[in-house]
Amino acid sequence: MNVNRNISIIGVPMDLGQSRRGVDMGPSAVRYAGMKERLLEIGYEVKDLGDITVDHTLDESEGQLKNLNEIARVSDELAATSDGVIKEGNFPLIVGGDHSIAIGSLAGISRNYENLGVIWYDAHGDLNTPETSPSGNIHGMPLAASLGIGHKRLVNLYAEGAKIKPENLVIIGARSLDPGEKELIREKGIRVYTMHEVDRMGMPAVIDEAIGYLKERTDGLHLSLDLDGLDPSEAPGVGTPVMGGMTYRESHLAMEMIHESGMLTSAEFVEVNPILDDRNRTADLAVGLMGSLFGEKLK
Ligand code: NNH
Ligand code: MN
Ligand code: MN
Ligand code: MN
Repeated sequence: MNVNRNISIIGVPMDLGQSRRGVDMGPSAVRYAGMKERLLEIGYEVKDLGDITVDHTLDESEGQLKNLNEIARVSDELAATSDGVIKEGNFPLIVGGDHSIAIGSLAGISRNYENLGVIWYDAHGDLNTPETSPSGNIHGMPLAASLGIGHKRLVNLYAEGAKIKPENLVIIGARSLDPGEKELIREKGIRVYTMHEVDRMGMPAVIDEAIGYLKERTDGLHLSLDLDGLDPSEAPGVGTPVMGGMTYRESHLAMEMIHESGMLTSAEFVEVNPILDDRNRTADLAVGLMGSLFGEKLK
């Protein structure tokens, strides 16, 4: 049901946004798990644009932000690349790397929409600022930066100011929110389905409601899927696992329903860390979820 049959894959081997080494091997692990073949099999035209270069030898910090300079440089390149993919008429599928890369993907993608909708599938809110961050890790800040809140280097990346609007955002699966993030959620009225709502309403109702809500107000839909949104028993290869996450079945259903909406215009899969994984299981899971997201038929 996706209108766009042409997918361009962009790998971003970034590990500077968090503190567990190995997530820079995420794009390799996901390619090894058969991402391209899977999408070809469904019937898409697929171009793999390869990886954006990340210099892991740099370790610079500016105050509370770890590795700000290299993350900003890579994000800017990713923004230009994903913007270019859309302008060519293709669907950007971005594979990380840690979640700090979303600053770049959203900066580039949002240029092409008046009101880009975002589904943030994650155990975390990623709504920290340098002031509220408990860690100084930029992978905990991409949503705040995209909303125009945080360090000016990140906020003004690729284009001045906010890239998305708080009312066009839906967070699903949150179960580890820092105090400053909770405050921001209240202040901005951000729609969050925590694990409490997922458990109470069930995934079908959560996705139906989220899609209905976004359909009224947005003209594009980006899915940003952090593998730690899933339960660590099913997605062990992540740097910051949090118990009580979404299951394999709930997540596949969510992907199938997002596909059925026909609204999806870009996607990213992040935080696969093969060093922490169990025989590439989390990368396999990511590729399986892509299958559902892109309309693989069960029968
Ligand atoms: N909230 C914590 C921080 O800002 C952890 C963020 N970790 C993530 N986010 N994996 O998705 O440091
Ligand atoms: Mn590294
Ligand atoms: Mn995240
Ligand atoms: Mn997370």
